Amino acid sequence: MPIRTAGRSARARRVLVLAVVLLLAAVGFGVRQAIGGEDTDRGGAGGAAAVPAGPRTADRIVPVPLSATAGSGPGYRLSERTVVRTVAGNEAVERQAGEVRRVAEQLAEVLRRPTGLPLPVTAEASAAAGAEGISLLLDPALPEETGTEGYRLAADATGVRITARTPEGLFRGTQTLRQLLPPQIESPRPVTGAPEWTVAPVTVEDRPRYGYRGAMLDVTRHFFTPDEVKGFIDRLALYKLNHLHLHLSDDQGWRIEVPSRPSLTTVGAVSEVDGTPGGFYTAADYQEIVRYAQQRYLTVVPEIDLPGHSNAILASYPELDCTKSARPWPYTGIEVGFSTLCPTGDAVFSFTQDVITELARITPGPYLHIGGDEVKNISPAEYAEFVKRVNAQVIAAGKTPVGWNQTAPGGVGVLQFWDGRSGRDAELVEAADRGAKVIMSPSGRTYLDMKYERGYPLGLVWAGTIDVWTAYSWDPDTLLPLPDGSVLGVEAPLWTETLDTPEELDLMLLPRLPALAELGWSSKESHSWERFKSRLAEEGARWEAAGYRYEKREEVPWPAR
Ligand code: TNX
Repeated sequence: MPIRTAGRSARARRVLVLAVVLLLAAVGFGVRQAIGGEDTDRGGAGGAAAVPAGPRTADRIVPVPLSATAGSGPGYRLSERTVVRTVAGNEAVERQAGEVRRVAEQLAEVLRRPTGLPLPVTAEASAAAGAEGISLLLDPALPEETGTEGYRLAADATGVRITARTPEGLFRGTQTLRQLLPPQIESPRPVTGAPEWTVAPVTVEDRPRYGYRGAMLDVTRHFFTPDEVKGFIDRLALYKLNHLHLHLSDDQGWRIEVPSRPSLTTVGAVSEVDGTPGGFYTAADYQEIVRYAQQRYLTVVPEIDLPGHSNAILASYPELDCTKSARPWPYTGIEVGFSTLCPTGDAVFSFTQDVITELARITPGPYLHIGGDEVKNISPAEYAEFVKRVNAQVIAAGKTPVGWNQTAPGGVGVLQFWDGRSGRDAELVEAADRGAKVIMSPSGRTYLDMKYERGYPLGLVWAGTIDVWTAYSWDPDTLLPLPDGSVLGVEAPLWTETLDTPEELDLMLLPRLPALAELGWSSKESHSWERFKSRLAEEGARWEAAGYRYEKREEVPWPAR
């Protein structure tokens, strides 16, 4: 990745500023937001940028939308009279009326807390032209390319109208609406000395680049409660992510109840890294997480790591350890790659069958992740055979198997790329040439547990350090020579060897998660570090209002306050 000199980037910035000023002068404020152009310039350290007064404009939206056209006039101000209206125009749409109402209620709830406004939700049979307020309108007649997640948002002095083909599209549009309001809208409490809750006049058209945009939370190295996982989901939903991958088993702990295998939780869940008490999700806990995620249009992808990273399984069921790979229990260290389930024999496959059956039963989403990373102690042939059998069990349970990229030789159909060392990138490309799909999680770009820089108090460095520029400045389609159409999307894993509180998760997540979110959602043509970092800078105030911790990296031009 070329890193140009600071002098050149300062010049480039001056030219850009001049061009924007001229453009604005030429066409007034009805200017289409300039979002084109490849730009990998790292730029200088962020200085203080002026925050425009008045209503927030469309260049505050992260991830940047496909298009945003600023209108003229005063915009729409939320008031005592504002209603959130759902409009169900025809029969096909009426079947989804309940779901649209839920999306409307979710929006109203977010907006009521800081504003103290009543914001009642009402249902109407048809869209009255000029009706005041916020309207959510399901319209299956929108162009097909809008897809399930696309939406249109139009704001003027009379109100805000969000239109989509599905309730999911409406939900994504409501996340954009939040970003068009002042940052205090994220406060969970009434805001004193409140700003005017005004949405600038704008028309947004939007849809995602990739269908899979995820983040992974490792709940094994440190356990996180269902409420803490819900907080994590809230952050992902803000940036329009649509998958939550839960890493539910590893050497240090097993975190999901399997009634036919009780020792997994009575033994395997007792501790975590450092020997502090662990924990696990009951089926009801897990289903509650799934439901909460579903209501924010995120699909949960559960992962059971097999046959390696299995020390907690071996502690619970020692008969599955024919290679004598287990460590003493509880295992409180962070070294990996030592443990392996017995790759042959009926006992191990009846174990995997029990676990897969239960996970498939409680998981409505299509995917079941079987891990497969870092397996030593068994031969490549034994490993490939093991993966093939477990892959078949997942398919028989009605789910689509996903594996870390090492599972390519076992025929897994969806591969999560994280590690290209030892020729594994070539193995992955071969599998993709044969039709496998790929989720991109290159460790040097997307691993949110990597330190921002050497000396940072949290995180690891084995894949390098990842600052915001590094997280943003790559292209999922061309990082590897993959056949067209094989990349399903991107995912940012958050491993928790060094992280054990929600505040620590936030410090690693923010501001890097929005970088990944923009790579997953926004068009390739809109990719620009200069523009991204100034939009990102505006998010800081939102996080502060929400009570989220974030790392105030110098490379982002946070506004001076
Ligand atoms: C590698 S990524 C791992 C994890 C560690 C992580 C720490 C992968 C499939 N395996 O077991 O937690 O590095 O960054």
